[in-house]
Amino acid sequence: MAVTLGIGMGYAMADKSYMTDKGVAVFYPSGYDATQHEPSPIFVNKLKFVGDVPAEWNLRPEFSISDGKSMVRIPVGEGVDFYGNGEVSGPLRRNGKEVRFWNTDAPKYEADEGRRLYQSHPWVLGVRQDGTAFGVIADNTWKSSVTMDDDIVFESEGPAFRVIVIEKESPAEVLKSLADLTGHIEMPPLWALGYQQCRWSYFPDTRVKEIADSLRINRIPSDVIWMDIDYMDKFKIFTFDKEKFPDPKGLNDYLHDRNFKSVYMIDPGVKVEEGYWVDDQGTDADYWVKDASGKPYVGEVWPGLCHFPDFTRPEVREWWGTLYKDYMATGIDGVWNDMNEPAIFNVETSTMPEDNCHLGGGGLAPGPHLRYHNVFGYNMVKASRDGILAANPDKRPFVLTRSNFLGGHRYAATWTGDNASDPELMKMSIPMTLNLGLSGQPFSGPDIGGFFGDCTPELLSQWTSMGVYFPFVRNHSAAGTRSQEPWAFGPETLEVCRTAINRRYRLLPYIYTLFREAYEDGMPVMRPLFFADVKDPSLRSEQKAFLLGGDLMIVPRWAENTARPNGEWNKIVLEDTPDDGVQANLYQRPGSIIPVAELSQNTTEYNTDRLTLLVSFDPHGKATGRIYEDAGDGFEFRDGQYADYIATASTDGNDVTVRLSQTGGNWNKPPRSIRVGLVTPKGIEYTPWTEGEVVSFKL
Ligand code: MIG
Repeated sequence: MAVTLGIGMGYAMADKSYMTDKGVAVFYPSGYDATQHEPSPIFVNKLKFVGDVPAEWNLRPEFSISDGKSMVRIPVGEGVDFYGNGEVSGPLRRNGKEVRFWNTDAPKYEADEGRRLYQSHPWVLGVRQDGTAFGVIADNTWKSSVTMDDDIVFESEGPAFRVIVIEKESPAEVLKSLADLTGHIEMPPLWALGYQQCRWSYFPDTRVKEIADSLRINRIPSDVIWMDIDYMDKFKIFTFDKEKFPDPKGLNDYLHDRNFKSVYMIDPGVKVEEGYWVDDQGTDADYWVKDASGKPYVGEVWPGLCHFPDFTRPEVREWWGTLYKDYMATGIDGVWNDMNEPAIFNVETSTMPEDNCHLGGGGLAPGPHLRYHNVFGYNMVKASRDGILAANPDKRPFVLTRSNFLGGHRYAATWTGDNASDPELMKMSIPMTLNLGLSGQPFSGPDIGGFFGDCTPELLSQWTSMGVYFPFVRNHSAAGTRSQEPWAFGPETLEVCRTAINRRYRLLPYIYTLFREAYEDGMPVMRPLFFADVKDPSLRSEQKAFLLGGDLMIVPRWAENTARPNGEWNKIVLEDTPDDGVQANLYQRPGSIIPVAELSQNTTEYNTDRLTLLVSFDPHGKATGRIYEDAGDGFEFRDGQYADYIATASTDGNDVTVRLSQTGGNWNKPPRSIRVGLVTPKGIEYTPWTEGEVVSFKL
């Protein structure tokens, strides 16, 4: 069957299709050439045949070639709300939008009016009015784009590609299926969930120490200090500036002694310089991306002229991984991969020529940059993660990346690149992070306070007051802008930021459990409000208020008249974190129990020896919650070294019983003190502390 829309626009149904999982169908165009697309970077396993697509299957892609472009159209009908699309600027709901898949260094998200950013996720989530949902993956790395209206239309500059359609009862089910197909995140180290302080221009090492000391003196709970490019010797990766950072091990020891971790930047560009061992090794082994004539491509970045590793090649990834061994041995805890679109200076396109050559290998065919551009960052962070893990096999790797591709959440967390100290970009960071979560990447967040431009006290206060509820929490700013640490604007701003960050640390038992959920079934950590009730149409476009997990609604103070889910969501204000009129308002879902720790100054000190259970009853007098705990680093949790609890609360007349029962893991936590915080419309009423796992009291 072929549908003709107009001259040269003939669409044809799939040449071949089959079910590859429950509710997951794959459709192939005629003339499909697997060597142009497989092995796919998106999927953890080869897509296997599990049955035929049933006759009643609804969403059927139609394929065509038009003007040399490969097109796919998926008629979805009216009344669908679109989400996902990966890292995108603009609103949460994607109807009527176009996204270009061509990873781009996009300062302030202005390139192509925000239609292309640092990452590409050829992925659309559709939610129907009745709450049922579907997902569409274009298994295609070539330069392409998507638009969403009554049809979803993909258009690619590469050869015809296959399309995967997921059909489920709810968006959450679609995301679980996406995680099964594209992989689950690894458990991050607990420290990576703490507050992180960064700035482009923390140098020399004495300045870094000063920042660390200021965080402690000002009693700002914090876990990580970041080293931007300033630590390198002439921006040569894997080196340290001899004057500004003469003793990296000493600096890292200093930070560790104060319970900080350190994260250092590594870019992909390798300075062209004879005698610089990284460049020598890569040149000797012929590891660089080639230009169209077959010579190593040279492009300008921070160090000047640079070579670029051809990360499509397994042996290059392997080599890249080995570079991390001595580097990590200086006590570096995590790695920040920047500029990996790859960004190139002084060229109009801001990246490599499309006819540059990548060699592939390991089953992957050689191909032009047009094919491999979008997975340059993806392949880089894959290699980084493997190398860091090999260097420190007993630690959970932490990699932060700017560029990535659908499926790359397996290797790195992300941040949303170069925003600005502008209230509009603060507001936009909510839908951006939500859509990343709806695209398989649960671990992300913006530069809090904004990257370009001078921040103001009001903006930093507001941004920190909502930013602490994002999965990734880092204050970062560009060189040459006004200082933007919490104390940089005087005591009032400091106080507001401290209160917000205190809340983050008190909520860690809950947040860590959410990461466990992401690891288990791909659920985003930060979720759009419509997840509270997918059948409620009034929630579908809400992008100021959001959910942290399933049980906590966050309403930033600057956000007025946000949509609200039905039911009695009561406001909670935790102790040590007074309501100062700037903090985001937190509301707890009726029927939930949220675990809260005592305040700690960092995740090394953090513990749950005294655990508060915030109980918010549903109309039937019931509530449940979950607490997942493990060592917070290492891999022993895989062998059962963890404790998973269900918390239940029930009422019998005026008698309330709240119980913590271990449901999984063979970690035996020593007895602890618990208490209940009963959440009511008037506030939280606390019981006295008791030893053990049961709290009983009278209403
Ligand atoms: O060309 O390393 O997005 O976070 O501070 C700018 C300096 C390079 C871009 C990153 C930003 C980082 C900056 N980098």
